[in-house]
Amino acid sequence: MTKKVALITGITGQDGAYLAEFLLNKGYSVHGLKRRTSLFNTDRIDHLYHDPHEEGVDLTLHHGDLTDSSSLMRIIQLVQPDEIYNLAAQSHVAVSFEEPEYTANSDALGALRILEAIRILGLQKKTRFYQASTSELYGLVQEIPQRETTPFYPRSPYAVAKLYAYWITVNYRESYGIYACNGILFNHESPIRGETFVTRKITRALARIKLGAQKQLFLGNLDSLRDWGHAKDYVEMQWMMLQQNQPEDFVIATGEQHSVREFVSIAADELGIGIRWEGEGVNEKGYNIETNECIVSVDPRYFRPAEVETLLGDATKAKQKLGWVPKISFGELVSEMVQEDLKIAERERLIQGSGYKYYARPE
Ligand code: NDP
Ligand code: GDR
Repeated sequence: MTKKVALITGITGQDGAYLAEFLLNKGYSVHGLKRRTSLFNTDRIDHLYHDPHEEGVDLTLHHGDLTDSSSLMRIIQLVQPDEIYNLAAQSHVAVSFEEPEYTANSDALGALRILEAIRILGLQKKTRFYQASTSELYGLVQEIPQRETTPFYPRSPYAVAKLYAYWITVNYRESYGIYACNGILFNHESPIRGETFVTRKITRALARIKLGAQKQLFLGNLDSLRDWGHAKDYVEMQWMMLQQNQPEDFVIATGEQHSVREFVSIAADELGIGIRWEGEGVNEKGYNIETNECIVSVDPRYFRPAEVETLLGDATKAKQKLGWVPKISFGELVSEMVQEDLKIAERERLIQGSGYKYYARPE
C-alpha cells in the first residue's frame, strides 16, 4: 500500500513535533518545512529524525519560509502532499504588537500562499489543507462559552492576521472546492511548549526556584483566564479534521477554565512550594508560605496593549461529529510540565556543579 504523504509547516514548533510523531506512527511519509536558522533548532524533532543517507527515512525536512512563495511552491510541487498542516506562524501574541507587519506576512499571507500553491499546481482534488486557527479570534468575547458560531473580535495583530487566514481558508474551500478546514484551537501546552508562553514560563521558573537557581518569577496579567489543554490531544484532532467526508471548521477546547494565578498555585503545589498571595494589581506578589520570600511579582512590561481577558471553549461539535474527547486533564498537564522542567533544572545544576558554565535565559 502506498504511504500517505503529509507536509507540515512549523514542524520545529510544539504542535509540529507532536503531529510529526503522530503521523509517523500512523505510517505516513512526513515532510516538514523548516526555516534556515544560524543554530540548529530541531531539538523537538531530533528523536524522530534519521540521517537522510540511511535507509527507511520517513521524515524529510525542506528549507522554506511562509513569507517566500517560491519556496512553498517548490516544496509542494516536489512533495505532492495528500495533506498539508499549516502550523507555522509567528505565534506569540505579545510579540505581534512589536512585529505586526511580519506577523501579518507570515500568519495571514502565509496561509494564502499555500492555498494559492495548491490551486496553481492543480492539486485541488488531491491535497487537503489544515489551517491552525485560534481562540484568539474571539478576543473580546461576544459569547460564553465560545463555539464555531460565536462572532470574532480579534485583539492583537496576531489575531487579526489569523482572522485573514481563517477566512481565506473558508474562501478557497468555497471558491475552488479545496478540502480546507480550520481548527479553532484553544490554548494547548506541554513540556515542549515555547519558554515564553505563560504556562511554560511558570513551570520552568518555579522548578528553578525550587532548586535555588532563580529567585523570582515576573509575570503580567495574573487574572487572565484560559482554557488550557494538552498539545498531544490537540494534534490528533488536527489529523481527524482532514479524514472526514466534508471539510468543516471545529472548535477544540477542554471546556474548563483557569486563571494564570491558579496555574501558578497548582504548579507550586506540585513542587511543594506553598504560595500566599498579597496586594492588588501591579503590586500583587506571591510569597512562599514556608520561607516568606516573595517569589512571584507582577511586572507591567508583560501587560499587552489590548488583552484577551477570558477564553472558554465549547467543543460539542468536535465531540459529536468526530467523537473526540481530550484524554489528558488539566492537573495531569501541569504535573507533567512541572516534572519535566524539574528534570531540566536538575540537569542544569549538574552541569554547573561539574564546573561547566550554563547560561539560563531569565524568561
Ligand atoms: P510554535 O511557536 O511552537 O511553533 C511555530 C512554528 O512556526 C515553528 O516551527 C517556527 O519555526 C515556525 N515558523 C514561524 N515563522 C515561520 C515562517 N515565517 N516560515 C516558516 N516557519 C515559521 O507554535 P505552536 O506549535 O504552539 O502552534 C502551532 C500553530 O498553531 C501556530 O500557527 C499557532 O499560531 C497556532 N495555535 C497555537 C495554539 C497553542 O496554544 N499552542 C492555539 C491555537 C493556535 P522556528 O522553530 O524556526 O521558530
Ligand atoms: P496566549 O498565550 O496569548 O493566550 O496565546 P500566553 O501563554 O502568551 O498568554 C496567556 C495569558 O497569560 C497572560 N500572561 C502572560 N503571558 C506571557 N506570555 N508572559 C507572561 O509573563 C504573562 N503574564 C500573564 C497573557 O497576558 C495572556 O492573557 C497562545 C499562543 O499559543 C497563540 O499562538 C495561540 O493562538 C493562543 O494561545 C490560543
